[in-house]
Amino acid sequence: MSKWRVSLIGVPTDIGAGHRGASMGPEALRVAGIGEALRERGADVEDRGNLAGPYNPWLPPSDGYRHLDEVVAWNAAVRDAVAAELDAGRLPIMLGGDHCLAIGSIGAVAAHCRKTDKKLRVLWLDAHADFNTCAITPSGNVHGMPVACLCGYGPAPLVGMGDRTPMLDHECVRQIGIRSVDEGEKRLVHDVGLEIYDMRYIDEVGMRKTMEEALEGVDENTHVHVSFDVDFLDPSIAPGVGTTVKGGPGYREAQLVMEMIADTGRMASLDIVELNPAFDKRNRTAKLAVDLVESLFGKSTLMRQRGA
Ligand code: HAR
Ligand code: MN
Ligand code: MN
Ligand code: MN
Repeated sequence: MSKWRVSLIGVPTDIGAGHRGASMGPEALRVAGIGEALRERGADVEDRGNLAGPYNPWLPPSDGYRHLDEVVAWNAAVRDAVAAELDAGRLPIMLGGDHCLAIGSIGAVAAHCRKTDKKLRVLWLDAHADFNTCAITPSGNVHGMPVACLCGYGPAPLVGMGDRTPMLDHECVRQIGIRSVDEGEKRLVHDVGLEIYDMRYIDEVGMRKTMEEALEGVDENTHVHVSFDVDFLDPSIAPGVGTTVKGGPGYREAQLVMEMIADTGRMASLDIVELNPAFDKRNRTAKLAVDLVESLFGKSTLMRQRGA
C-alpha cells in the first residue's frame, strides 16, 4: 500500500481576494504536474476535480466584508469535502484558490482532530498574518481574515462553520515568513498571543532554528496541517500571486522549510493557495509550488538519507 493516499481538491475561487485570477490556480497546478509529481513520490493520488461555488460578483465591502455570503458557500463546500477525505483516511490537498478557503479546510481538520483525539499543529506559511476583522481590515477581503475567523474573531456565519466556536485554538498555530501585517491586525495578534516567526526573526536566528521551534512538540499523535500561501515565497522566485511582498524566503530557505516538515512524517493535510496565473510568467510559480510540494512529500535535495 502507498505511503500516502492523497486527494486533490480543486477550489477555483478568488471570492476572498483583492485581485481576480486565483480561481485559475487549480488548473495551473495540474498543468504544472502536481498529480504526476505526487505519484512519482509513491503516493496513491485521486483528483476529485473542482468544487463548485458562487461566481465572484466583485462588489465593495458591505458591513466590513466583501462577498460574505459567497465566502460562506465556498467554505461550506471545502469543509464538507475535507471532512469526507479525512473520514476516508486520505490526505486532502486543496488546490486553491484564495486563502479564505482555509476557514473550511482547517475547520474540518480541527473537528477531525477532536473526533479522533489527535493534537493539531497548523503551519501557516505566508507573507501575511491573515488576522484581520471587519473592524480593522483595510480592504474587506476575507483572504486577509481566515486565521482570525478560525480563532473565533469574525462574523457569525464564518466563525460558526465548524463543530464548535472557536474552530481552532490559537495555540495550535505557528506562522512563518510573515512580513506584512496591518496596524490594527498587529495589535490583535499581540493581544491574542499568536506565535509568529516573522522575517526579521528568521533573518536573525535562521530558518533551521525557526522550523525546529515551529515543529517543537509535534509527535506521533499530531496532525500537521500546512497552509501554504504562495506569497510566502520571495516575489523574485514566485511572481504569480496577487499580493507580492518583497523580502520573503528564497528557493533554498523554502526547500528547507518543506524538508523539515517532511522529516516529521506527520503532515496530514495541505492547502496550496493564492497562486494567481494572471500574474505568473509561463506557469513558473505553479511549477515552483509543485517542486516545493515534492519536498513536502520527502523528495530531499540532499544526496544522503537523513539519519543514515
Ligand atoms: N492584510 C491585507 C488585507 O487584509 C492583505 C491580505 C492579503 N492576504 C493574502 N493572503 N494575500 O495572505 O487586506
Ligand atoms: Mn494568506
Ligand atoms: Mn499572503
Ligand atoms: Mn494564549
